[in-house]
Amino acid sequence: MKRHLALAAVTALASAFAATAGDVVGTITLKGTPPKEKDITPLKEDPNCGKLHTAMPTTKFYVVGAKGELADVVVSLEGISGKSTGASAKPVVMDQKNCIYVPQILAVQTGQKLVVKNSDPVLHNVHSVPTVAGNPEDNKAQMPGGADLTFSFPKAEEFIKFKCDVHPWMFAWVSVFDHPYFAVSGADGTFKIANVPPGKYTLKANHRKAGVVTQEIEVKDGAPTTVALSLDAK
Ligand SMILES: [Cu+2]
Repeated sequence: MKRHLALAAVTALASAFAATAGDVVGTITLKGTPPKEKDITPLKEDPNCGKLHTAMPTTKFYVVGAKGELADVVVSLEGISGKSTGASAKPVVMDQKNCIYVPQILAVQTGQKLVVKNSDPVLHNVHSVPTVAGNPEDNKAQMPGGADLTFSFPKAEEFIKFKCDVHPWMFAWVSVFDHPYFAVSGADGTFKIANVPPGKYTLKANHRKAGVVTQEIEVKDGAPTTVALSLDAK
């Protein structure tokens, strides 16, 4: 009897202290008509890269579904810092395929590895151009079939530019957070930020072309929080 009481007390204490994290899930919609994507003529005309494309490749500034579902939006919680799980987090992978970065919009934690692959029969170089002090500019050549490259950044910074100095049309943008509470919206416009501790937060959605929108949210104990955000085409 005594033992059962003790167990009950321990269980009550544990639930009082360990509030259950909840997921923040949502959908992002683009309002309005985005500008027409541009042909990447230099890629099509390049002697090595051009033959990897049957059709004219275009920019992918706005990746939008039939109902306005907007991909490539970096969604994050604001006002959280020092929570990065760093190098122990699973690496994020970016590939170079047909002389284009895939994906073109990525997000990592501070210290987390960004692994860059080269799936092309073409030499690339991968040149990171951060603007926040402490984040290293790096420039590494990568042969066809060459070993993967690894990048990581110690400071939070949104949309670090990655470029290839061999192919001036190649760009990717990597956002760095010093916490794990972020996501990039998929082709269906949805995102999920997992295991958020209960509390009130500002949710920020940042798109390279459409800009920023924020929303106040509250994550309740163990329950998913559902958000619908929209950005205006610019
Ligand atoms: Cu290249």
